Formats: sequence, C-alpha cells, structure tokens
Amino acid sequence: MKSVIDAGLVQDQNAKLDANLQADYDALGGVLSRRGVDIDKLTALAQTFAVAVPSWGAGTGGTRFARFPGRGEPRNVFEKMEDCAVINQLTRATPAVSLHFPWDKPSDVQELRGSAEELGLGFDAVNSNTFQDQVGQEHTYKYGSLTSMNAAARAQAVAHNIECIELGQALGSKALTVWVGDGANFPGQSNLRGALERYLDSMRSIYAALPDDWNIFIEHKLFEPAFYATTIADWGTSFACATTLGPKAKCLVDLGHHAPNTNIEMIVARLAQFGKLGGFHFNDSKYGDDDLDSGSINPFQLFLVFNELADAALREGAAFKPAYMLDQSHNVTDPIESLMSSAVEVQRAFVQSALVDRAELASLQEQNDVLQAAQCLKRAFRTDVGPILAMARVRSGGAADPVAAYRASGYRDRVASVRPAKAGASSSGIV
Ligand SMILES: [Mn+2]
Repeated sequence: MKSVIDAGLVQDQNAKLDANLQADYDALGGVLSRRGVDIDKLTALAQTFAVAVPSWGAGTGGTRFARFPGRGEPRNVFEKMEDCAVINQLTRATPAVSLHFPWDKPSDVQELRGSAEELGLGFDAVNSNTFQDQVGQEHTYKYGSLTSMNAAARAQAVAHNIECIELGQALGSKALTVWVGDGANFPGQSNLRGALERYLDSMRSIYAALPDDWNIFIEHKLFEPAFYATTIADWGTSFACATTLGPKAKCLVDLGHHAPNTNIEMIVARLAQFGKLGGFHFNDSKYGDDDLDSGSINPFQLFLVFNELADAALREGAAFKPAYMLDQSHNVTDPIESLMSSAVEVQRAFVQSALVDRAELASLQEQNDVLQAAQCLKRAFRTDVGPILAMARVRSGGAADPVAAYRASGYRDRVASVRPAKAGASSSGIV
C-alpha cells in the first residue's frame, strides 16, 4: 500500500506523544476498570470503526453566495482519492470513499479502481446527481428530475442513475444513494401527490437495474432547493417509498436534513426497528443543512444517535450494518483537517455508546428511575475516550494526533505547488 504521507514522519510524531498518551491511557484504563470495562477491548472495538469520506468534501464547498477556494484543491477524482488516502492513513478510520457522478466520472474506470487499491481505499455508496444540469444535457432539471412533468427528462434522470450503478459496479461499490432536489417553490406549482407518483415510477425503473447484492438509499431533505414542498422531505416519505419499492430500498439519514430540534435519534430507532435504516450522512448543523463538521455543534445528539445504533446492533446482531458516510461542506477550514476531525468525532460517539451500561440502563428504565437512567447515558457521554481513540490509531498504524501529523508533513504546501488552481475544478456542493 502506497503511503502518501511519509510513514517515518508519522512514527516520529507519535514517538513525541508516546509517553503522555500511555500515561493518559493507563489512567483512563484504571477509571474504566472500576466500572468493569476492559479498556483494551474498547480500543480493539474502536479499531473496527469505519466511516466513508465524501469525494466532494475534499475541496472547498461554498455557499449560495460565494466560494473561496483553498490552496492545492484536488482538480479531479484521482487527486481527491489522494487526499482521501491521507485522511485514512492518519486516522485509520476512513477506508472507503463515496463518489458523486458525474463529478467523479473517470475516463477509465479500471484505472480509478487500480489507483484506489494502490492507496488502500475502497468505495462506499455512489451518488447520482440530477439536481443540476450538466454541460450538453438534453433535458433540463429546472422543474424536477425523477418527478419532472417531462417524460424525457424523467427518462434521462433514470438513465443517469442506472449509469451510476454501472460505474459503481465496476468500482466495487454496493449501493446507490439518490437525493433529488425535486419539489415546488410555490403552492400550486405542482400536484403534491402526482409528483410523488412520478418519483416512484422513476425509482421503480432504477430499482429494477440494481444488482442482487446492491441497495438503493433514499436520502430525504426538508427543504432547499425547493422551499415550499420538497418531494422527499422527511423520513416518513422516505420510509413509505422504500417500503413500496422493495427490500433493496432503504432510508438514508443525513443529520442536517431535518427541521431544527427534530429528534433524529428517534427516527434512527424507528428505521432500525422496521429494517429500513440504510445509512447515514454525518455532519452537524445549527440552523438547517449547514453541513458543518460532525460533532462540532451538537456532539450529544451524535452520541444519542449512536446509542440507538448500539441498541439496534445488540438486537439485530451482525446483520445490522448501516453505511456510515460523512457529508460535509468545508468553507473556512482545510477540508482534510475537517474530514479527519469529523471521522474521529463519529468514532468517538461510537466508542462512547459502547460505554453505556445497557443492563443497568434497562433496569433503571424498568424501575422508572428517570434521573439515574439519564445519568447512565450522561456518564458514558462525559467519559473522555480520547486516549482510546489515539491508541486505536497508533495500534492501527495511524497518527496519535492526525491534524498535528498532517501539518508537520507539509502535504498542503506540496499539493499547492503541483495543483495550480483551475476554474470550476472542485465540484463540492452541499448534498
Ligand atoms: Mn447528504
């Protein structure tokens, strides 16, 4: 496997932190041992954690108002993969990449697969894009894609999704995520029921093209770009469509795609209960679809989501394997640093959720001991599992402090010199 960052540099960085890390790890080990928890088992569990990075997150995103490009942004999918390899090399928690077509469509798909293998990377769900028109496209999506009144535009959108499946198959992916911006900006603009009927018709054609071992993930979003009535606005609509389409169709929860204060962990519990939780797009938000770094605004919510996932895993066993993906937009930070930090934050919530004493919690719930049940969760959430995460990275060959190692490597300066800025190079919208 090719190391993008010099392996010796990572070792040197780790050596500087080794004594302090070991001391912190031993101290935490003592605390956990008094709770009957074996720290090494937790570290081994942390080492199994994986979340996919979004190719579109490797560049600067931007908002509806402006985009301020960063230095050395990737100009094509191969350079995006190189950046993703840095993230995985240092965190050892992101072995797969989620691609977005046609942004990431390679001229030679086998070359891309080979390059990913060389970098030690695989591919998670591929994403289609019918929320914008591409150069030379025959039919516009201005008034919708899978729900368009124009049958030819719908057929074009279906064909694009089927092409995404074919590209994904060639790359070794196993799922297609479909998010459409379709909807209405004004009351009366479209027939609400008719639009969903057309969506289902289109999705049936895409579903029919899925290989046996593939899933299709339906990603809902409350609003934007449709500001009055989005066709797939919520988990209820997503669930109804996934149920109508069949067993390969599942729901994808993007944490930022809900109204403020929505109880997302309850949505997760519902979808898991009924076998329709396909996966996640992790990010954080304060107001809407902000696409901020995971865990940066509301880490407790992220923990509560993972608390439900831990409960579901206990009930469902090994068959319960939702896809974990990041979906963020980076406007004021180095995308590599943000994606590394976010992968670690999601992994942190995963490890904290494993610290919940589930037998104790069940017993407290049985006794209606509300206060202690809440404290039982809080105790796990308040535990600083940082030393476990750092030790897991070191034991897996990563960096004790990924951001520090990345900065010491000078990677950004190096790519800035070999990747001169190119207009429109980075397709990194909010999805
Ligand atoms: Mn998303």
